[in-house]
Amino acid sequence: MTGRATAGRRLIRWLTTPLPQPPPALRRGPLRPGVFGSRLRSTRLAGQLGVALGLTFGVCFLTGLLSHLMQHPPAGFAWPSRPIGFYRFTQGLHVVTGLASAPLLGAKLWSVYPRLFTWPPVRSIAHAAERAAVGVLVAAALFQVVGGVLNITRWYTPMPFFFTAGHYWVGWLAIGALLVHVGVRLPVTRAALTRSAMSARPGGLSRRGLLTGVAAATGLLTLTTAGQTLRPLSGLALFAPRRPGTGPQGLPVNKTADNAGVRALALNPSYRLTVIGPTRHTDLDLDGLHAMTQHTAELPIACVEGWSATGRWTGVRLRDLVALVGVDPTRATVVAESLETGGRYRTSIVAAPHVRDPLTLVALRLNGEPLHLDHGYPARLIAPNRPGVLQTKWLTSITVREES
Ligand SMILES: Nc1nc2c(c(=O)[nH]1)N[C@H]1C(S)=C(S)[C@@H](COP(=O)(O)O)O[C@H]1N2
Ligand SMILES: [Mo]
Repeated sequence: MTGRATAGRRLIRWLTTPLPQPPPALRRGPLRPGVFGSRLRSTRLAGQLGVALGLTFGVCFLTGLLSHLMQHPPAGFAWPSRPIGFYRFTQGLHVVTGLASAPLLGAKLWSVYPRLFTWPPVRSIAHAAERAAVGVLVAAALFQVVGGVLNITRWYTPMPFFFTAGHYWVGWLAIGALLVHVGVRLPVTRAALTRSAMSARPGGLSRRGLLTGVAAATGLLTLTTAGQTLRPLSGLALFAPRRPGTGPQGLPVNKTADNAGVRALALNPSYRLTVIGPTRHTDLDLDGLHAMTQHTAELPIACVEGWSATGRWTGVRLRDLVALVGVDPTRATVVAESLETGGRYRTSIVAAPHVRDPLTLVALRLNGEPLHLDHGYPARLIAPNRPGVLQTKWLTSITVREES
């Protein structure tokens, strides 16, 4: 046997060596045997809920990762501008699967919480590590679901950190702990799930009844969430503060002009949009912008919070503005800047695929009317397949960079 193999075996033996047990006199309260009476709890129930949660969490993690990538593209990476509604779909899925996780998580925690009072609390170092990993998983899962809901309701007081960054990094923590947990539990769970269903127990709620209840709660939540985007369901959007059809010109508003402190600047007759190129720049007033060729595009605003709404936007193609300062629009990136002086979303970067897309507009009109002040009057950016936070309102300048 090689030295490495023996060392490995020794490590495993050390990790799994039974530790001294606490005196049985400490086995009181919830630690007593047989305290948790419900016969509904079983490895099978925990496993079935686990599979459902694994699915919702997995989809939620991947779509969240995608949203992060689009908002913070690594150097040399540019997200395509088509399909138009792709981000709307993936981010809708993110919020739907995240919210659907809430009742599943509740039921799952109910089904396993007696294990918190396992006796002995720690059998070995390996057992302690496994329990710690479950602790991390539970904490991270609750943090993600609760934080996500708080973000949708825009209640940031309980979150004294930047939500987006916390949600992103704890997402990695949750998925890591989940993979460890699945790895540890897989053999037991698989055995419990493949065994033929146990005979129904007379009286009380059956496992099937419980699962049906959880599924109904999950389905109901999903319907109400989908109401954030699907007009026919908008009456059901109980938890959605911003629904299609609400807000000026039929579109919801996250930040009003007054919130952003831009009312006076936006309404000032001396308003100019400055287009800054590498070698020259040009100032356009509203008449100048309206004198350029106008284009109309049906495009959604798709907020990271999960709501989305389609508008008919009319204005100037971004690529036409790029050409005004002598840059080839097929090889340009743009930094769009708002009149807003503070705020995280006062600027955004438009990568090359979005700059060249003929549907990317500096919009002056919405649904046939001049853009409402709260939608970004005098001019806002609107581009296909792009998170709402990047659709900058109250544009003051467009800085064009030529790609090498
Ligand atoms: N300047 C500026 N633009 C902004 C924002 C902002 O806070 N400031 N919010 C963004 C967010 S989060 C979204 S979802 C959309 C919402 O657009 P609407 O309020 O016009 O519907 O605008 C984006 N543009
Ligand atoms: Mo947003």
